[in-house]
Amino acid sequence: HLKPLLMCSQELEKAGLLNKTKIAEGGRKLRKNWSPSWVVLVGNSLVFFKDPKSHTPSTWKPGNSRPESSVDLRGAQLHWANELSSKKNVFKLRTVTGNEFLLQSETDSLIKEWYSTIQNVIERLDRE
Ligand code: I3S
Repeated sequence: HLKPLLMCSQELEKAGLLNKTKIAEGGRKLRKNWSPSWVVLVGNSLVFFKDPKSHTPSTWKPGNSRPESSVDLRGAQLHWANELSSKKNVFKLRTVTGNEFLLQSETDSLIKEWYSTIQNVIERLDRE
């Protein structure tokens, strides 16, 4: 029976290492604190894990580690935000609850992939 397999492959859309900082919580501005984060896009959520060294793509499994935090993408907004940082390849994700994150990668192709994958999920949820 293939159904569980298909469901899994639809849900885990993307995983990888990005630099992350939270810049607002409930609309209130926070001090930047960049750190590498293992980012996983599963279903309607972006999930962040600490200690990326222990979560390489080949060994990561949902369930074997505890997320640091997660973001509901329903109603979220995504914008390129290079003006908000001296780093290159920065985008800002804002949740309906007013939490704001900057995500960044030194690799152009990688950050573009993340941007369009997250944007696709947001647009899919907007149409629901
Ligand atoms: O936007 P800002 O305030 O210039 O962001 C920089 C600071 O948060 C800095 O921390 P301290 O002010 O606590 O030293 C960070 O180390 C920098 O990385 C931040 O700037 P970038 O341009 O890297 O986002």
